[in-house]
Amino acid sequence: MQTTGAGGGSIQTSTEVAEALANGTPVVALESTIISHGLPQPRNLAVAVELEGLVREAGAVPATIAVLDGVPRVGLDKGMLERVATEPGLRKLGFRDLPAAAALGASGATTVSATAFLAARAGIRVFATGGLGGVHRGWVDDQDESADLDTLARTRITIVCAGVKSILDVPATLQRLETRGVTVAGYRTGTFPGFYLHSSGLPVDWRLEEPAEAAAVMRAQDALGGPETALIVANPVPPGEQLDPDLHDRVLAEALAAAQRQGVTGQAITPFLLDYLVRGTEGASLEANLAAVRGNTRLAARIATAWSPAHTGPDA
Ligand code: PSU
Ligand code: MN
Repeated sequence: MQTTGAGGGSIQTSTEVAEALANGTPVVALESTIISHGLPQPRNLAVAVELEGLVREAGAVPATIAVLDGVPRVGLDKGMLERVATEPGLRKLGFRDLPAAAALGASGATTVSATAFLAARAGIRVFATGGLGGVHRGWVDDQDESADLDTLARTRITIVCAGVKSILDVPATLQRLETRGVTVAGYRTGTFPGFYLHSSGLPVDWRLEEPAEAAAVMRAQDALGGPETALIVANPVPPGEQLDPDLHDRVLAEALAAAQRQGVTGQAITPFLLDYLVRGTEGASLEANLAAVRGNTRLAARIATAWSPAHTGPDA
């Protein structure tokens, strides 16, 4: 176990992850909110274990991140993963919640904002998730913009995702990423992916064809210096595994109307909409979500390998 920082806010990195980082073995950070709040039980635990396995199969070390009893942990053992997947009332922690959770001994799963921060602090450069948070529909009235965006504007991490969740205002989210200076590239696509859908229909300015190109962008970020911004590698779910677009649009409209009727806001809105989609599509959205996360996790491991100092040969 390796400790970064002191007192209530110190970060515990597992021995396996700390050794990998010290040896230049590739490491991939994985978030935990998707496990605790994004997927139904008991499938969520199986998925958490499966994603770690995908990283290992690709020759990298997984580092799932969460806060347990006030301790931010980078790299979880089986028992800790089980707690994240099953503990009733486990909190959802964004970046701003970390000091309070640490000081007050709370347990919670970390969102992209909190995971990216903790991963970067621990020295991890590559992170895989499903879909990023972003600007919510109706933002003109309620100002709901995920802290994911702000964190990515000041955290040097590469995040592999299937775009941003399609429950959001995707064009507004892309605008905000541009304003905040976050580099966005499509992986083998010229259109921004649509999370459950292969494409959101919106263009991206940069296209990467190989993990080595992503690693080259990361090296250029560091060489240029300046603000520590993220790199978003937007990796679409394959067309054959996407959710049927008509079904998606119909159930999403129902979900948004239900959220409004029931007055769901704040941190609860994303889990509410994702859960509504799972039920309203009879599980089809779950399969598309999982296909996206699996693809992102595999690609993140390849990028981490291309990035790692130990890597000398050509790309896998
Ligand atoms: N990706 C998924 N499922 C999820 C999430 C991402 O496939 O549940 C989570 C992430 O943790 C993301 C969070 O950071 O949803 C966004 O929540 P909010 O809109 O409250 O910031
Ligand atoms: Mn929000």
